[in-house]
Amino acid sequence: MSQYKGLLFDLDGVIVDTAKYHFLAWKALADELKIPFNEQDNERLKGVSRMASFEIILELGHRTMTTEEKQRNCDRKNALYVSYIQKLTRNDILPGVESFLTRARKAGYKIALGSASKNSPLILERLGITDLFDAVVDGTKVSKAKPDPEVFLAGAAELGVNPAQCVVFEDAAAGVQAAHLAGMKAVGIGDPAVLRQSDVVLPGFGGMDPGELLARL
Ligand code: B16
Ligand code: MG
Repeated sequence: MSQYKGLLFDLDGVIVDTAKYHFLAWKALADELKIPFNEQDNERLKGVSRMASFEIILELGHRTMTTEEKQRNCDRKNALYVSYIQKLTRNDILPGVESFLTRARKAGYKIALGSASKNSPLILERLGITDLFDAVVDGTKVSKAKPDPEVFLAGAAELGVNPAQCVVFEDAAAGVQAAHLAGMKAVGIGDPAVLRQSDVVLPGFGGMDPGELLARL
């Protein structure tokens, strides 16, 4: 086994592509509020908490709201989003992820989820992969959003692994930054232009062996 002992996975964009459902739900709300919002704007919401996402949308529309109004709108967006993710199944797990997680577990690595999403437990359950995680740190357990390292430090603590022996898998630039601020290595999953600060960038997990990948860090 390598010098690394703990693997921390972001959820949206790494394990499952829920960004499209977040977009559809935010888009429905933005349309109702007559705020222009497109897929490019949606990029700014990746890895960002629900309330902070809505604040970005309000900023796009040059609008302000009271805390209560903001909360009500976030609740409406979430109800719509939850209705979409109820339909997730094992088939929605991104290619290669399940075999990578299974191989990593067999090889003795500890595995945690480190996500901003308060819906993480529901999503893992719908995908049928809850049992592959030794710890789940989600948006209900942390208060500071990525790039703050809180979510990954909490994940390492729950795993009982030193942060320097952890590797983070992330699709968002803010998540890569959070990993580095936690003193961890970061594997970027997705676009090398967005993830240029990562220690390694992969287009996805397809056929990747955990040991071989960690040897490249
Ligand atoms: P929820 P991650 C993040 O998940 C998403 O990327 C981001 O778009 C979303 O706003 C955030 O979760 C909060 O999600 O509304 O379900 O609590 O990428 O950190 O796994
Ligand atoms: Mg993500």
